[in-house]
Amino acid sequence: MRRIDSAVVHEQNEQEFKFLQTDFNALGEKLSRDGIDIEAITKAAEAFQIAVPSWGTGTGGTRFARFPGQGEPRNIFEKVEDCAVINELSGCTDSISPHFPWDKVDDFSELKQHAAAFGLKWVSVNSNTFQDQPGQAVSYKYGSLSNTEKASRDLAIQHNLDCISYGQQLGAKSLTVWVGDGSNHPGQQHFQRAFERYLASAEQIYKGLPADWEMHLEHKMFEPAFYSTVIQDWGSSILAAMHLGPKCKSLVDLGHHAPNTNIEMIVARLIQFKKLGGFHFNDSKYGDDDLDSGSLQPYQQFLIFNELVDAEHRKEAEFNPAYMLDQSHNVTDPIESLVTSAIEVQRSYIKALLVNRDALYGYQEANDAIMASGELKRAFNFDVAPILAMARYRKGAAINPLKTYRAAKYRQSMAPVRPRDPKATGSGII
Ligand SMILES: [Mn+2]
Repeated sequence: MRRIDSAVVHEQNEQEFKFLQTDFNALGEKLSRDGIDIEAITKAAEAFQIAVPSWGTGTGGTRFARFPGQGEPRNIFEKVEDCAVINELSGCTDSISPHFPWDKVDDFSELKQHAAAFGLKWVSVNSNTFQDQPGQAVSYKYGSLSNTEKASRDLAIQHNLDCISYGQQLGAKSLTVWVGDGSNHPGQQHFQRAFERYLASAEQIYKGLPADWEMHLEHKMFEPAFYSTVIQDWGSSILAAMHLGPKCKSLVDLGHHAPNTNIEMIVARLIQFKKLGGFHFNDSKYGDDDLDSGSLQPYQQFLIFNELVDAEHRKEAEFNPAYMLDQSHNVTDPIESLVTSAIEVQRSYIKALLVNRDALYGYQEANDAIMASGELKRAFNFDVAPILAMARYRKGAAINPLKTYRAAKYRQSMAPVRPRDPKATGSGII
């Protein structure tokens, strides 16, 4: 089943293909001078996949306002439909990361089948203990897994166990836990006791993990707590992950660090100690902006992939990070942002594959800083767009995704069939 008529994709691709083939051949010739086989790199681009967050398909917002667009998905079934559109155009987003309770349904097998009909699968289940749900018996106002009240902690633990159960029904294999727990005033919270309570609660969730599942801990520097946060940084995250056991790893959200933090080095550390669970890709200028991936700091994103490709190259054991986008689209059509962002992440991966690892190691051993840096820049400065476009073409996706999307008039066609529901929970940022 398709959401974008394949005839529209075919018609658009026909207009683009001649020029693509010319550009692809020229790039292939250029890469061959460096001993790089463009066909091997194109195959890697075809294999690359990154998950779309279900909540990203709705227009995001800030604490001040949200400006919804027309034809937005109103429930998880419609979000799946938009995820299908994103995959049909990009060819690199064949999975969805759900969020509970926002995506909870009565019949998970129906939801699983609905996604499977579009060739989509489910990964990385996200729990939500940062807001109270209607009718909730106890509150998360003063925290969830680290709350001073046992009843609140127990509720948060049970919710995470429920998320595992929902994820099992969908075929997912990991649980991502982010908590907003923390404090807004110096002295409000005993740092050690709060972390001890968090660990004790997390142990209960860890015990409930199926044998083939992983638990990923997402850290975030601040917000909603503005003075201290229980899992504030990668240090707290890896300490907790090491405490809990081998199936627990850290998740890196690019927007959750202080400005100028060397995120690629954090990635290298987590790889070294087999604690890199996965990523939430986005971009950031100040705080947790959740801007579109690669829109501001493409070189940083490339340097992160340089570490990931290096680990692949060295055949690092137990290295299988989950890739996912986590963005808030406040002024764009979420489908257009997610397609563009998935391709930007794929672009960083492909550029990192062009680094000559042996040459780089040689420069590093010789302390030849300018040549080492130049090797990375050489790879980064290649325009790999023809490789990405060819990969999409060969998979039946769009050579020019945004042009094809707009030609299909998908959003306009959704406006009358998805009238706005004022009660709908549109989106979230985690
Ligand atoms: Mn995140």
